[in-house]
Amino acid sequence: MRKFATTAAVAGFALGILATTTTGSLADDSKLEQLKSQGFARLAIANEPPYTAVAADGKVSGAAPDVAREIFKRLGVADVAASISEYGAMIPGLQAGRFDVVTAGLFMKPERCAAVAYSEPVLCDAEAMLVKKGNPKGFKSYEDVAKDTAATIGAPGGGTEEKLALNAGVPRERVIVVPDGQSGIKMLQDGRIDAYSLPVLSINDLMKKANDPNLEVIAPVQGAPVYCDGAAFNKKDTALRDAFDVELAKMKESGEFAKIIEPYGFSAKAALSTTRDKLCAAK
Ligand code: 6CS
Repeated sequence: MRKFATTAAVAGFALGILATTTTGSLADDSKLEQLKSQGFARLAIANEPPYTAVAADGKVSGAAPDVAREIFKRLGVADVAASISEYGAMIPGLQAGRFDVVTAGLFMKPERCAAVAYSEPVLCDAEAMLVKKGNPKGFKSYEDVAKDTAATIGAPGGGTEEKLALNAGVPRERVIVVPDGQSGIKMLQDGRIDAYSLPVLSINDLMKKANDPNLEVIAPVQGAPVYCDGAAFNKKDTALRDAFDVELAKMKESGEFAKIIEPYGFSAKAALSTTRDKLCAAK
């Protein structure tokens, strides 16, 4: 897991450790007070633009961290420090205290809602597949991949697309874990996978950067739901989650939320049209 922090965040982190060592516990045991004195919130991200991105100089951006950074600033937490994690490791890392919050486009689903304390919805998106030009295997859905007994599909480990492919009947050995977007493009170009699946905006971003006329986007994947993420907090930090939600609601109301996420291609209306309770409700 690689960490990306601004100088202030690193200094704050060191002070935070010092405070813990010296006093045995930080000045205030409420999580928000702890983050304020620590000087930053530790984010889990995946580095999957436009949801989350880390530049060569370590600068963290993407719609989810940008929303989180602004909300934490309003809560009195000066900065954020991000660590890149595989989707499947985000919730265990949050529960183990390695992150203060997951801001990575971790889509709300009942099983995840049972494990974390989600904020209200932030980023919504449909699912897509990247295939060879002309879509030679005629994929429109995950079921189509399952029916083609020789076909393989790439997806993030512990991610939604991996789960959708398995649930559609693609055998485990034909669902290939792909660590990141660049690897997914390369594996598709080399014919090591027949399709690579991520949310639509992530696939479109990869397609634009790959600039490869021999690839084609299939979007949306038929039969796959539109998902929304939220910031995911440790279940013991519901007070922090609630404080986050108060600021999120104000920003949704004022239009500042739309100003942050829409340049990345996300729809504020989509997030405003649903709720955590609806997204977490078992189907
Ligand atoms: O929540 C997930 O599992 C999915 N979310 C994103 C933004 N990308 C892929 C991942 O599988």
